[in-house]
Amino acid sequence: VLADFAPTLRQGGLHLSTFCQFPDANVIEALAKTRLESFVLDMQHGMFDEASVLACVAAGALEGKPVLVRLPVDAGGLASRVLDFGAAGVVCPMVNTAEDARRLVSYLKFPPVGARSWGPRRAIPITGQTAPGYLARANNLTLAFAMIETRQALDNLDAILAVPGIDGVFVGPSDLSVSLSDGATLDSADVAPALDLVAAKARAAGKIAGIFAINPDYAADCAARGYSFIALMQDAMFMAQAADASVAAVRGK
Ligand code: 3PY
Ligand code: MG
Repeated sequence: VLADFAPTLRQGGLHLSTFCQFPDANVIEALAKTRLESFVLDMQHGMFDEASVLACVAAGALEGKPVLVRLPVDAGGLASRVLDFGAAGVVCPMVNTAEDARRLVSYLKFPPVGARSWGPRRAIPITGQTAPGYLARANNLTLAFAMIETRQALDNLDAILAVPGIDGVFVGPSDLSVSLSDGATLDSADVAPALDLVAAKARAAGKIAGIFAINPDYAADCAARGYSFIALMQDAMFMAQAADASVAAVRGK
């Protein structure tokens, strides 16, 4: 199942993931029983450290669900480490230039595409490969997403998409709005045309178009715009919204 993840995503059908902020394997175990298809552990804005990533990647694997990791800013060196832990892919924030993208790929892909160092301690059992099999297939089994979330990234989009080893782009709508509005708003009207541009260019380049969606309506809108890898909300949002909906149901309002 885990070895099917990247090839399935590359086929371009809708895949619904979610961001996880709570660094606890029990959260993954609970959410893995839902129809969510994968998880993105958030080391940028969530509470994950390396130990919790290790435990949560394993928790996803036990349930047959792939787990990706969003890295902190400028922490490319962690990328190969989380792949060694068995992560199915990496989402890297603030990739603004082709050089940023090439540096990311160098950590994530084995030669000749990149310069990843060998040592896939957990990745081998999690993907069910032999060591030679993992070496032969890892560059295809693990996904590198470059986050497009600034004006500079939009300006360099063609060059970023052209970097070999970048499997997809992943839009951060909030940071993109902050950047396009020079810090004025999280909800800039300039984001919508940018969303169409990124999806169209990613698809034309044969790369996966990913995005974070703050609610189901936004996710459906992104799917209609051509996004296939959608991180629907966050673990904390699901918990809070379900609690409020249940209280409202009891009180009748
Ligand atoms: C953003 O909206 O900037 C994000 O990074 C979403 O996770
Ligand atoms: Mg962001």
